Amino acid sequence: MTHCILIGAPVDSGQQRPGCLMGPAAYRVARLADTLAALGHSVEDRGDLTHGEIGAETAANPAVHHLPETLGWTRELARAGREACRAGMPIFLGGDHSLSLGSVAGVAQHAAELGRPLFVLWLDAHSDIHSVDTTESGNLHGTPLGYLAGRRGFDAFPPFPAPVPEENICLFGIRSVDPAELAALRETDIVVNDMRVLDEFGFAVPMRAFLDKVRAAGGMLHVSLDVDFLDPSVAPAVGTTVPGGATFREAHLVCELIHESGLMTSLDLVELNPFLDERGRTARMMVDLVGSLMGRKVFDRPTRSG
Ligand code: NNH
Ligand code: MN
Ligand code: MN
Ligand code: MN
Repeated sequence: MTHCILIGAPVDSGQQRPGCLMGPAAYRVARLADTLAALGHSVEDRGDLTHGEIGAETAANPAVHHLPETLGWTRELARAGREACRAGMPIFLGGDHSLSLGSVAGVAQHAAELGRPLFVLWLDAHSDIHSVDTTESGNLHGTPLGYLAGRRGFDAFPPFPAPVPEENICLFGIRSVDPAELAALRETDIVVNDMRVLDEFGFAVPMRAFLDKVRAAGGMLHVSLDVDFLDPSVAPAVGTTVPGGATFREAHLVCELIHESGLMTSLDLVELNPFLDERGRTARMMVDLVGSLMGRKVFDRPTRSG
């Protein structure tokens, strides 16, 4: 049994299509807390955060927008995330993916305090490894992986508390990478499981390989689940749909494997835009995936932990 701590993060400053701020409410309406409780977990809903006081920071890159607001969210999420890690497993309810600038900062700080290595699994259509300097869209939801890997180009941000080593980061499901991101990925040891790889080997083999690595290192595992990891046919409620994503079953299998590993210690649910949904189906799909991540299954199968 896990103590699940829900942290609402109605962040929408990291991109330009309004609606992500309704995400936390949609997860609650889709009965996230009840789903977790039915699986035997205790649930504590800490409500929604705000970005707190904001400054007037500016970026050299003229495309960048809403920098002060995003910095405000980053500070608040890092604080709340670190605090929640001490009490249980934080589940961050987004909000766009810029929330991971803060959520992972909080989690990384906590892991460093425990002296344990942190691993990050990025389930996404996109690689999100821009910096404030390289983003062309100016949408800071495209930058969190660059920040948490400790890359350059984040002068406006607080230094990342304990940068995640490149080889501890795994991209999974990607199929849309900007030129500057490709250049960045080429100079790193980040594990890139793009759709080409998953088409050939399936989802289970590369996922097991990564989970085995986390286990062997005694690591903590942060999972960042972007709605657009899923194929738009099963998850239309996202501003940046990309065809060719994970199917219903592929996504559940990934979540079931993560559960069976017993390794996940924190989770982001990001990019849900309920204004774009069809009768709540994407919100429900995401809640069902959390069910699989947290132990829902058809038949008993041993869980490995530690
Ligand atoms: N790479 C693009 C950008 O930086 C798209 C990022 N969009 C996402 N990321 N949804 O997950 O603007
Ligand atoms: Mn505001
Ligand atoms: Mn993303
Ligand atoms: Mn994405």
